[in-house]
Amino acid sequence: MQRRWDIFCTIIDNFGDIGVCWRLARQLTHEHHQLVRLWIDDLASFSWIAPAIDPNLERQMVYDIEICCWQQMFSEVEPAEVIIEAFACELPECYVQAMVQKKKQPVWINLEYLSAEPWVAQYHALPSPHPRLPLIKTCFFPGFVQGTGGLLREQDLIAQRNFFDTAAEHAFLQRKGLLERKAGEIRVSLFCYDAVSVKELIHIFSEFSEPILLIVPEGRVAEHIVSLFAHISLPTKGLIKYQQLTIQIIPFMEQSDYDRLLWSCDINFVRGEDSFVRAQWAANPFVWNIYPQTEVAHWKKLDAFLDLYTAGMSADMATAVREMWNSWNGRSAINSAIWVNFFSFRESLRQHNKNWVNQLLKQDDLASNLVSFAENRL
Ligand code: TRH
Repeated sequence: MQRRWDIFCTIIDNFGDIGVCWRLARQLTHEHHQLVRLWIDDLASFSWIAPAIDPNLERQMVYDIEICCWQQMFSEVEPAEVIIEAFACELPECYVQAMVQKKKQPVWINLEYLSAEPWVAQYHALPSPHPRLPLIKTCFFPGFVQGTGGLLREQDLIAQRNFFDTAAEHAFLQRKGLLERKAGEIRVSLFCYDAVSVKELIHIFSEFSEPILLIVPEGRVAEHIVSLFAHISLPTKGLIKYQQLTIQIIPFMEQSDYDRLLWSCDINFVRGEDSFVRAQWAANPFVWNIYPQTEVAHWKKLDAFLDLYTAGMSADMATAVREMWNSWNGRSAINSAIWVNFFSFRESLRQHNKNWVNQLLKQDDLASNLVSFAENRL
């Protein structure tokens, strides 16, 4: 049944929050035919991943989704039937009061951050009554196993990925101005936080036995890389050549093109939440830079995912993955031997990732789970 949905999202930093909300809004609209209004407090950041957005408009329709600028002074609106508060952002008080006034109580969901920790399945979809008002909020936890809310996955994603053959890749590289594939060259995409050992990785890559093309989206890490080569005059803007390594700095891409980038690279360095999930669907070997939290709380999350993901790998392969990921996340120093060992499992990792994707495909996707959950309660 067609329902009205309000999704509220604040951009704390980076692109993960809006990345998830935008993907969800599109799936609800185009696959589940829901009426979606997306409230977002920072349209300028949003437009990085969705260039169709005009950051100057208070309201606009983009791909049949109503995008509203969420301002400090929130004018009164009729609440939707399903309300998603993304990542515990706080709803405007007047909106919550309007929810109370509704004849039928709306479905109120707090969409949580993704985690592979075992407790997630226990806490997923538990109702929590509002302390003062006659409203119930449910915490919805995305996850990798049965009993969680699942992962964002468009219905045609795997088919699209499978159709991405050499000709499609060639067309994509040309359209985006990316360097063509050269025989024997390893293509690596790099999306990470600026706290990681980028300088060391560049050094390791430059001395590696095989030539590497490192593709880096613009941002703080790209700026840092350019500063490392400040003493060299670059013949072409955005292109750095250093021994065995070529680095290409590229503009930020629209989300679906970023997927194509992940499909076209032999190894993907990804971060946070959404690019991390997309790298899994891409099925090429990947290295995750987890979002850093205070008191290294994120290491527990990293271990929880590694436990799930490496189950079924040979002991040697699991060690290679753990060493690479742990050192990339600052738990030990990264060195050439760690990279070489990780790289040596490239083919078996690709096979493992296909099995991993098949395992994930047994779960329903997050948008479908949200729709069924809401429908059952309305
Ligand atoms: O930007 P992030 O670091 O976001 C993070 C995490 O979500 C983290 O959990 C959260 O707490 C923090 O934000 C506030 O990384 P993430 O999650 O991968 O989001 C990046 C989004 O940007 C994702 O939707 C993919 C998209 N993207 C593009 O659309 N084009 C690009 O060129 C690139 C590099 C990314």
